[in-house]
Amino acid sequence: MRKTFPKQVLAAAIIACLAISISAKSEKPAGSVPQWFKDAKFGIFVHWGIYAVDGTGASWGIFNKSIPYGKYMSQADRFDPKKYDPAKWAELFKEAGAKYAVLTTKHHDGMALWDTQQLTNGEKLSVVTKTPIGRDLVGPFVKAMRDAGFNVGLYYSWLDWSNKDYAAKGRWRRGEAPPKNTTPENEDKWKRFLAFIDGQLKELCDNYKPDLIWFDGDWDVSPKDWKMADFKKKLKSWDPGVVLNSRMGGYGDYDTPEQGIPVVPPKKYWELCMTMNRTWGYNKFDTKHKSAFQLIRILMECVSMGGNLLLNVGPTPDGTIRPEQVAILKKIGVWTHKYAEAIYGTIPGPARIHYGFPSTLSKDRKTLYLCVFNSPVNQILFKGLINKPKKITLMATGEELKRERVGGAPWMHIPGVLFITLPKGLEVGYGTVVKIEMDEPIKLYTGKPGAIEQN
Ligand code: FHN
Repeated sequence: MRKTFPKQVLAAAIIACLAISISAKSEKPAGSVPQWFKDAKFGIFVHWGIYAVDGTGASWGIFNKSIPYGKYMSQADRFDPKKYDPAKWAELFKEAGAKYAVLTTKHHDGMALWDTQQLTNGEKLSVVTKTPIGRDLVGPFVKAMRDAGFNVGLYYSWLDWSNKDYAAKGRWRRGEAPPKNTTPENEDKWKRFLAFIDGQLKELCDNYKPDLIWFDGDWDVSPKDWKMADFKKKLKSWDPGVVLNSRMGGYGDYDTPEQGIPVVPPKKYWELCMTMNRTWGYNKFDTKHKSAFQLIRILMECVSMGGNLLLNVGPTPDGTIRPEQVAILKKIGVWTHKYAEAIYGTIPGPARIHYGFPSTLSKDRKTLYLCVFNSPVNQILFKGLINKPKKITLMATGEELKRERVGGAPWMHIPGVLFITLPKGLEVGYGTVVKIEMDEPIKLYTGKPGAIEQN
């Protein structure tokens, strides 16, 4: 005879199973980013350190042995950025339309830009103790950015090619797959190194309360050996609201593709980091800057696919931003301020099967912003818009645009193709935006209309 269970026992069992599945999920590194980060869309990355002095590039010369370690570190003797004025940086970043900024507080070379009390090989390795500037550079950056209304991110490199306790340096050759489970060579040294990191992260969090920590350099060692799960718990206990990027062996809150727009957007929220020229740190010989048009297009590609752009500047040895980068940021700013409504606080537009260029939607999904980057252009088309738009305008001027819907079979709910005519001979410059206002949230048709009679 089939054993029957009282309803209460069954219900309790179901709840218990649900609880187990939820808790199991929560043990996996969950990614969650605050609304400010999703609304911000555009940040500025600042790679600045002793490596600006001779333009050696940030840290890698040490690893690739293209420059003797001593010669690389000797740049510290001449790092004296007398013109460092982060309020001026903030003004420029604001003019560019950025909403947050991230500063390298310690790159792979191990040189801290703040007055760390942690010891590297028995001494404090920072711009305070080792360079003529002799003072904390992080604090003024954080204050200036906050005063300008920015959210602040601090970049921190897990790996440290100065610290003799860092076990894995040199293990991974560029182009080879990083060792998956690199077990540090010496347990005591590794424990000491993890305590060093813990101390530096605590200093950064206590002293500056960053909104975001931008980790880097996790690739040599497994998340287990890095104790990433513990670091994540600790960082979130120090500040539950802090955002952590993905470079914590997958324990972070969002993904960080680099130097290339992801063809398929990552599942987690994401942020593309990209240099303006080809180098992260200042290199006067690297004059190959992307154009403002290219960077605006890249920004809108990211935003339209549900990501942010973190665009890098490499300040000069004297603490200023090089003129080419100033000019590009200003040009970007003209565009981002003009089309702010189509950028900040939006959600991704419809998939490219509907419209061939980047598009975004207002959060209530009643306003659609179609970017137009090709010129000259007569008409643009949108496939599968079920709504009958209330108003279609050229955002820059407010001019109503002629629309024409062709094909389709309304009686079969097949909407056909919407053609929108742009002003004759319109030159879109860095891009223009067509705004489509609807009475209701957008509705899209994704069918494949067969012979109408068959439908
Ligand atoms: O090695 C670093 C590099 O110097 C730079 O800091 C970039 C920024 O994302 N991160 C590493 C390379 O992925």
